Amino acid sequence: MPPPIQLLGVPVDVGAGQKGASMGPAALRLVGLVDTLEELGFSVRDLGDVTPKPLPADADPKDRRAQIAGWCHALAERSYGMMRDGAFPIFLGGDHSLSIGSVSGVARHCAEQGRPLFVLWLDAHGDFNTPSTSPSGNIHGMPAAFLCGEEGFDGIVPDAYRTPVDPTRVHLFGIRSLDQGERVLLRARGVDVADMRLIDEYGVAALMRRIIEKVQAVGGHLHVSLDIDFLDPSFAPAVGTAVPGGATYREAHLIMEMLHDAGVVGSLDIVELNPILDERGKSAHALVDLVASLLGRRILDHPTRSL
Ligand code: EXY
Ligand code: MN
Ligand code: MN
Ligand code: MN
Repeated sequence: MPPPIQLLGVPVDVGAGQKGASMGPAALRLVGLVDTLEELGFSVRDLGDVTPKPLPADADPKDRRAQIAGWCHALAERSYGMMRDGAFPIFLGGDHSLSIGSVSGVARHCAEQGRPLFVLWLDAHGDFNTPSTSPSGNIHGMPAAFLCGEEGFDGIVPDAYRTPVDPTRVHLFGIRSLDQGERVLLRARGVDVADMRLIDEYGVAALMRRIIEKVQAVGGHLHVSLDIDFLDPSFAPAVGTAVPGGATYREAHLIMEMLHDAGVVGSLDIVELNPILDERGKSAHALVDLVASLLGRRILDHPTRSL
């Protein structure tokens, strides 16, 4: 019996340089995410949107870091609760800073269960800046660094949710834009980076099989963090940080289909959808189709495993 799916909207865009991703959860719901999942036979509970913790009385209301801390504290608690419910949590963003909260809750639960946590970061960007290396100060360019325990993020989530992920179990995939500071840190920490050149040369199947086998070898939990800018902007233009030369529609679906068949995915972020930049909803529809492939929608019934 597949686990019940719980959806949680995270309408945050203060981590990004451009506003609009805060309407991402509404757009994903509007194009029929719940119906699509129910048609696949899943029980789906839409928990609505998370409410950020209030800012400390002495905080500057314009302090973006304090705002992100309020979102991520609240989200870490909800994420942890969803995992304890035995659900398959899907977090609807919102900019990528939300993964600081969503993965913190998943990581705390996995640590308590003694289950190794792996993260597949589908993104054009490394998101591995720290506050001291970031060229923009935008926190959506930093969540992967936070998750690996890098310095400079004190107070973003309570210590109870600070469970660093082993950097050698973080897989960046689809990378085609890195800052110098990130490049140095990624190499020093041993984070696995599949840039588009590697993907062009070896193909998504071989590279994805290698990641899946690592997770399966230790019975790990794989959290997938899907940044829409992983996809090529030609069919997914609704993002403020578009970079040409992204994954094709079929490469993205093959990744999702292989992940479903492997039965290793336990939680999912869908982030950075900015509906203001979309063209007749095609990006939102593409994301819902990808989630359907991840959860088992097929043209032919291949011998597949359930989640
Ligand atoms: N690396 C650049 C920065 O840190 O500002 C751009 C980051 C874009 C992040 C988007 C969410 O993936
Ligand atoms: Mn708390
Ligand atoms: Mn990202
Ligand atoms: Mn990105």
